[in-house]
Amino acid sequence: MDDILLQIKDAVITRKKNEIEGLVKTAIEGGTDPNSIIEDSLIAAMDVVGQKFASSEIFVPEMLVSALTMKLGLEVVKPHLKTGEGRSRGTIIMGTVHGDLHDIGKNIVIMMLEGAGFKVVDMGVDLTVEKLIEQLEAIQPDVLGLSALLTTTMPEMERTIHVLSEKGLREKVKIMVGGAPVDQSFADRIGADGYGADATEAVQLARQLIAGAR
Ligand code: B12
Repeated sequence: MDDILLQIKDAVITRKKNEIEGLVKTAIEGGTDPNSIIEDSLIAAMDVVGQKFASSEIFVPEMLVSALTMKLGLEVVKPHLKTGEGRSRGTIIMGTVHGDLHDIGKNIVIMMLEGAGFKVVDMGVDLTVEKLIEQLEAIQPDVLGLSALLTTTMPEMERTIHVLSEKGLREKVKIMVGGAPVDQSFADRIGADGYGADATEAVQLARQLIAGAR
């Protein structure tokens, strides 16, 4: 792997938040593929951070600074992902479910969806069903994307789908789910329309769901 990609990965793991923007700029200027910076450096670094947290080598404050470092790096990559497609391919509401504050994965999915020409409304983290219903009625999106990173907040996805069914809103929107602990069988079990393992799959899935609905 390129030396600069390794340096970016290391900067996130070791929380060098003052150096990350310079490193990512150097990589971009040197012609490194922005997607590779995201996949091979930034996301790969968060996997290592997660392992270090799981083995009690680091704790929440350190994990938070790594997350911040990653976000600073992502901001530098973001403008370079745009494909500038004119016509919108459809509207998507994205949010991290109630009780869950992890937003890095959701934000990467949003960046890729926007780059692929979708209009995305970001509902942030800790998204309650009540707040979601308001926005579904106001915006009437083609797709709703839900993210969860904790095993304890995965049931909130199921609850969200259940409440939308009760309110007669379920059939009006396609629902895709994702996040590290989520998989296809969970998505099937809770009645979601699709599951994506990463941002690339999220884009393919959104295209399929919208094409199928029209
Ligand atoms: C960074 C981080 C944090 C940061 C979050 C900062 C932020 N703004 O997001 C902070 C420090 C706040 C945090 C807090 C906590 N965390 Co935390 N965190 C992580 C860590 C290290 C990285 C997560 C991440 O950003 N990954 C990188 C992104 C790019 O990956 P991703 O989110 O999976 O997203 C990709 C795909 O899943 C997919 N995707 C994501 N969403 C969607 C949605 C759709 C629709 C689709 C199609 C696809 C899709 O596409 C994305 C891009 O490829 C993980 C470890 C890990 N490896 O996951 C632990 C981890 C998730 N955290 C964990 C824990 C325990 C916690 C805390 C409970 C710790 C505590 N004791 O307080 C709290 C909970 C706070 C809360 N209520 O949410 C555990 C969860 C264990 C479990 N079984 O549930 C993990 C796994 C760490 C571990 N190994 O133990 N955390």
